[in-house]
Amino acid sequence: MDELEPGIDEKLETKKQQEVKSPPMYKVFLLNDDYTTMDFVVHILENVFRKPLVEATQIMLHVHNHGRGLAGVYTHEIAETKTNTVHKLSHEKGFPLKCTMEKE
Ligand code: TYC
Repeated sequence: MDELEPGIDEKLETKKQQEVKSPPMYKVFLLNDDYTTMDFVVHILENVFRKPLVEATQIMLHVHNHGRGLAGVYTHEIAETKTNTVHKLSHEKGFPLKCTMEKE
């Protein structure tokens, strides 16, 4: 057999490695603005990003003081859904709160 051609075992090994490869992950950041209330940002972090109150408050204050902060890390579809949910809920309340997605 041609030594450069992978045999059945090598092909299976390659396939196994592909099967366990994890999907690309995306960071979702909340952005600061001058109009969204602190209470609403904490509400978003608790209800959309499932953060406990103390952590939600810490993240909100980090965003307020530094301009942006990490809300969570998700697969593309989940990150996109959470981003859309934040923009929809904010718009409904008349707030300009925005978030961004960034590939890890
Ligand atoms: N800067 C806002 C204020 O002073 C609070 C705020 C925090 C807004 C985090 C957005 O992502 C944000 N009311």
